[in-house]
Amino acid sequence: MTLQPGESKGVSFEATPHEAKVYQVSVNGLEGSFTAKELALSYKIPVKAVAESTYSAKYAAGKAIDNDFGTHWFGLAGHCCPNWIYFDLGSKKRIGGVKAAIFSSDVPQRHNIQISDDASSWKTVVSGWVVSVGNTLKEKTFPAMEGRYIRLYITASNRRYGTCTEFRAGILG
Ligand SMILES: [Ca+2]
Repeated sequence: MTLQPGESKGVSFEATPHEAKVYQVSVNGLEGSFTAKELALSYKIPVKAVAESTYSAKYAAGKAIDNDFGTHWFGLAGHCCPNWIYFDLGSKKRIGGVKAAIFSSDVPQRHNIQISDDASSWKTVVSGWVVSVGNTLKEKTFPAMEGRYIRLYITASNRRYGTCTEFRAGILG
């Protein structure tokens, strides 16, 4: 498109990335070509974790954010599934992914990933994410969404309770 001095026009286009990631689009000069650049996520340990239930004090929710792969959150036996654990980022962020490590005895474990502003009303951004390899951080990205809280809503697990060994939130900006 060619613009006259002082003229402006809106431009719309569609892009179909192979994966759901976040791109920043910039226009190169006045000819209208554009560049789409993938925005990198910065993975952070949340400030607080809250779970639906706890197997015992040794397996408290906070064990999922203590940066120790030898400690775990386990839910109460029989409380899966569903079972859940949510994480507080301390303030509202743009969230575009998660990394979670699940205890090796509990994979495969299947999750919905949900985001909230108030830890009460949740919006599902990913359904049916399966972690099938244990004890290592596995990543899942999705179109970025603002929220303060992020929840792993566990819909299937290898044992009778949900578990999480370590969790990271992928933040934009
Ligand atoms: Ca841990």
